[in-house]
Amino acid sequence: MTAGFDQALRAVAAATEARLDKLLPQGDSPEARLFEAMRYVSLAGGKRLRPFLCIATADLFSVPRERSERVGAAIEMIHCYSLAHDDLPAMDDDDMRRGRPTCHKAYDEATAILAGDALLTLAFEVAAEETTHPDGGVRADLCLAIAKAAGAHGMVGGQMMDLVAESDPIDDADGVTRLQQMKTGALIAVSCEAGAILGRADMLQRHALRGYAHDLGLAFQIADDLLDYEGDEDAVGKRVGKDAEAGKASFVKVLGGVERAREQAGMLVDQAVDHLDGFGAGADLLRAAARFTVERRT
Ligand code: GRG
Repeated sequence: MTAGFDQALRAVAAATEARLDKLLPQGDSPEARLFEAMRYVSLAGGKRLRPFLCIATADLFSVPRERSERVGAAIEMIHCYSLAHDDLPAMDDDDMRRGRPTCHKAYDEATAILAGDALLTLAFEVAAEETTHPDGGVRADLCLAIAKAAGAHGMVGGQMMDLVAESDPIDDADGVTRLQQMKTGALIAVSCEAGAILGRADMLQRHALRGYAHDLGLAFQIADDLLDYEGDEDAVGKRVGKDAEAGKASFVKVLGGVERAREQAGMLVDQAVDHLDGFGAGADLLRAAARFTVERRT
């Protein structure tokens, strides 16, 4: 990882943390337990890769940081809700996330469900507010793109496919690719797309950025599967080896082993970077982000 990228990612993580802290509710009213759980799920942890992609893409078009940080934070809320719900006993049943007890362990299941629900709705509230962009058309485009990525044809649909695959395994690369594109890739892709929407990118630019985000999302998921196979539990911050143990369809399995999976991830990163050719040196951080997705240890 380049020092410049490392520093930029840290800066975005700090800005996202501050932005989330401002946007998330707090207080001592009867529903305070919900506020606390929302903050528990969203603050103190995470690489903040999705906000980074949103902000770095918006920077290509000189979008004011206040706007891209708000949208980055909104997408991160959706990501955090998905992790809290994924950790529930009805889904992955995990005790640890980001190096500490999962939300339902720290609170209880009902609170974890409600915290996720409230984070999802708050994300759209933030995207729809005028501070996010003065043009209502841009805000509507943002909400539409994010809703599509997070919903039944995106992340939630992918999660359903993953659950169905537990009893009806997917054992081919096309099937796993489709599942992962929906479950993980869609939210990563919309992070870039949102930056492009905020920047009123033209169709060609949007197409190139979509290609970049698509390849990066797949490379990210292959790297995630590799971490499940060979990652260090303390560094990853959750139990590793669980998916492999459960016989879950993974890229490592369908691509024919660790080496092949690593090669495929590297190829996707090269492809992702190629999509950025038209953006010159201004896109160097996005190029570094693509490499980071496969080199990361967490
Ligand atoms: C419950 C609706 C619903 C969806 C869950 C995204 C997801 C769908 C489940 C998470 C399971 C999982 C570990 C997927 C692999 C890819 C992934 C999202 C990893 C975690 O994202 P990172 O590495 O996490 O960006 P941090 O903690 O850095 O934010």
